[in-house]
Amino acid sequence: MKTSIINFSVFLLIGMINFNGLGQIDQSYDLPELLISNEGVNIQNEVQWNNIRRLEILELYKNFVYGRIPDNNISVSFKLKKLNVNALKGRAIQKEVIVTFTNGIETLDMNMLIFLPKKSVKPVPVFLGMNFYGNQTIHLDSSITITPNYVRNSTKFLISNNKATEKTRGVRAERWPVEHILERGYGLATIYYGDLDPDFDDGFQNGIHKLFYKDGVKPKADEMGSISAWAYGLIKAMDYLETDKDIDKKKVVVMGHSRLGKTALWAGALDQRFAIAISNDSGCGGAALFRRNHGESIKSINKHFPHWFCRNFHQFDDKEEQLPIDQHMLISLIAPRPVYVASAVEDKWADPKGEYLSLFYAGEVYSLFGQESFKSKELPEIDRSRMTGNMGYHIRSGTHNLTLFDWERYMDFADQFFKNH
Ligand code: GTR
Repeated sequence: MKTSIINFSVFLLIGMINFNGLGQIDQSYDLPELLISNEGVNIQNEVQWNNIRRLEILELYKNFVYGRIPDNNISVSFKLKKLNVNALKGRAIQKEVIVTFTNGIETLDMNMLIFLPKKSVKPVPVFLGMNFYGNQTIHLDSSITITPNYVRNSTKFLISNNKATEKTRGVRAERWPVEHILERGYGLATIYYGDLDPDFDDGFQNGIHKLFYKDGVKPKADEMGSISAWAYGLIKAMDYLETDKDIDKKKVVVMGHSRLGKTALWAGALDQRFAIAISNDSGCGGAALFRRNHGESIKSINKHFPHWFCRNFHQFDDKEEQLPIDQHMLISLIAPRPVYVASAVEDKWADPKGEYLSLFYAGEVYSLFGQESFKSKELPEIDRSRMTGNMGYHIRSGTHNLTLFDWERYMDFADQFFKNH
């Protein structure tokens, strides 16, 4: 597919260099074909999509990008560790559920914190998202268990020696407007991503990796990096949510910010039980098209975060044009389910236009399902969301962050699909 956007020389002649609204010059690039199978079959309907092309694209992502979750004998169990039916001044039901993974020899615990609106009488829809510094950071509530696991040091959040302390309670509350979410009739389930896999490069040995690989065996080049490991955690969290009678298992929204936005999209692609997938400022390796080459590149992301993707992905450093996929294909794996992508004006590193265009080009697949999709390649007005069919997008003013404005738009979007919740 040729996506010649604008003739560069014309714009040089007339002296305009700011034409895409973000101070960037768009070059042309070829995207891999969404609707032609490996065998050259033209994919024309949803049956062919589901039985042929979707599976091929999923394989490409497993082989070359995020890495496959290996076949394993890991068993998973759930335990309700805390229950408070009168939490947050009577507004919430609060739970902590320990999800325990074991390979028979070693175990790993992931702690899921859940808030549900107290006033709801029926099972509620839930937003499920991972957090960066521990569940205790998302709210000041003193009963939330402080993660015992490795956390990244942060002077801003008073974390040193990779340990979270009492001082970290509520330091990230700004990103998690819990009371507001409850007020709008939604529940929130969150997990500290480091419970699954600490976010540093150790050759895929720690976190959940150690349960998959015994005796120092290394993952194969197409096996999971950290993003797949975190996505695996979200999928196992979904296994639990399905069993919880207070939760409407058909209305679980997987969402995340930045690297955890990449993770949310990948989890939404892998597991069709997620009703909606939301990416907040996910950028390179998330919603942004690799081939636009704006902001973060494959070489740069692999250099700074060698553990996020599978080892095969490193062969595409400086070779975006050779990748067998681009990120409109990641969005297409979520089709026909609703998907929302958000950007921020000052977050150029994440390439807002590229984040939007992935949705735009995935529209072809939504059409196969009879869904409407975005008609324009142009970004919507700043701070206005565009919602068409099962797609949503906004570009917010400000920086790389997850704000109340973003949350409001996500809930407006979800409201459309979860009527009368
Ligand atoms: C940046 C990285 C981005 C994004 C971000 C984050 O350093 O370059 O890809 O994931 O971190 O997760 O905060």
